[in-house]
Amino acid sequence: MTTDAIKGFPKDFRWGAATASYQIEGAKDEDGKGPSVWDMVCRQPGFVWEGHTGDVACDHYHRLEEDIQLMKACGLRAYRFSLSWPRIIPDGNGTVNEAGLAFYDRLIDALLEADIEPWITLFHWDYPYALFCQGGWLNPRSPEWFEDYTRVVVKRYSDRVRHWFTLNEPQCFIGFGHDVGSHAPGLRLGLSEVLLAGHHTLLAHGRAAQILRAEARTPAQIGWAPVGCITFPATDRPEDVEAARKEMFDIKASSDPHNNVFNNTWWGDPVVFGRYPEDGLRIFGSAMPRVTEADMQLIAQPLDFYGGNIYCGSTVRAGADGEAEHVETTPGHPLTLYGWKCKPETLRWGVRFLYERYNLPIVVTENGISCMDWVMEDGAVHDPQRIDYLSRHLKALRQAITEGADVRGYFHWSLMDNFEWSEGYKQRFGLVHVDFGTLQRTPKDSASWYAEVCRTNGANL
Ligand code: GCO
Repeated sequence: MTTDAIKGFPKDFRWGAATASYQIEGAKDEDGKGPSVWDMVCRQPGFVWEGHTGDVACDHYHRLEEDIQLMKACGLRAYRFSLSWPRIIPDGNGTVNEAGLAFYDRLIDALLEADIEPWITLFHWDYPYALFCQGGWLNPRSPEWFEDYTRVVVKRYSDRVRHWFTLNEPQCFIGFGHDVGSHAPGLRLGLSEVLLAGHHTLLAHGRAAQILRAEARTPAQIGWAPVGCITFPATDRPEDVEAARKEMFDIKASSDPHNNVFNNTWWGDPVVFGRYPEDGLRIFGSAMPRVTEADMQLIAQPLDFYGGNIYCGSTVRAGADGEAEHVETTPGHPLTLYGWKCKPETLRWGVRFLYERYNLPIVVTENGISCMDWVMEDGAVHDPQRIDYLSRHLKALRQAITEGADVRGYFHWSLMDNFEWSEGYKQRFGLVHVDFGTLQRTPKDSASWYAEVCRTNGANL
């Protein structure tokens, strides 16, 4: 595709930032909230770095009005947040907790008052502990439990909320949580059980999408937020582009018996096409659960956009036979605090390849960088790496748009530093610095820089 005239971002492009309930709220057992599987693993010695927990996190539960002001300082037009299922239904199924519902009422009303559009993620990993004790995602009733939970929140919030994500990163909460064991609930299951739990989450996605479509009180815009496992071409040569595209969407047998489902198509193809990818079916063979045509029809509910949590990717070129060859990066290549390589092309090609495969508008549901941020002697938090990372990645995103990708929004990860799962509070992704001792918030330099991006719709890039 030619890139003669760099187009800007679409006029109604949604500039936002994202968080997740367990990572920022705290109030782990306040006002009737039930425990989640992340509360469980935080009690397991050695599971989280330095024994950190989400018991308090950013204490957002008690500071939402202050945090809305921070969102305004960051220039947000939209805010992506998740609901804590066990805060709303403490046992995960059955009795609803009015105080939990009321918290999100206050948050949504304050967002609308601040002219910030609420985008809700139904599930971002804080699975109800009580349901985990009944088998969790392995239980064949788990899709029904998720449907019941969705029905409660759609009834309560869909008069004011129009944008919904069903699941955040099944590759992580099934892959890391039930296969690798590094995320909650910390299981290292056999492949059959991993695929069964994965199938139930896809059924849960389908049921939630049906409820949203049928029962939302304002027309719902429905999507989901898988992680983007990105490979991109070393050059724009067609053969490199095709090799990278193929590599990004192939499923290959894993040498690690506990790392089988961290890919794009095992999840994206059922949701969009209503079928599991043939290469995965061949590899997984007899480990597959019993799947019916009715299952696949339920999973493939019509969506309005396809989300992508896109951070880093790997570079590929076409070998002599056209097959992908991974290109090693030079020693000393720029790395984030997490050790992720900074490669802006990831966003250009990741968005393009996902758009060209699934033919749905794309929303970048997460992108950002973990830096070694701290409050400096002058009282400010200078984060030039984050500004540079953002500038490069947003230009790459703009190029994808110029090359024809239909991109509707960008949610920066994250609004504020928060609980980074098994890494605890070591990784800082926020536009706003949080002192986890005092809970004082300090907008970083990137906050005002990003506010200008939001205000000018990217014209300042
Ligand atoms: C993810 C999760 C976020 C993480 C963020 C940084 O993509 O892993 O959605 O909760 O905190 O991506 O790793």
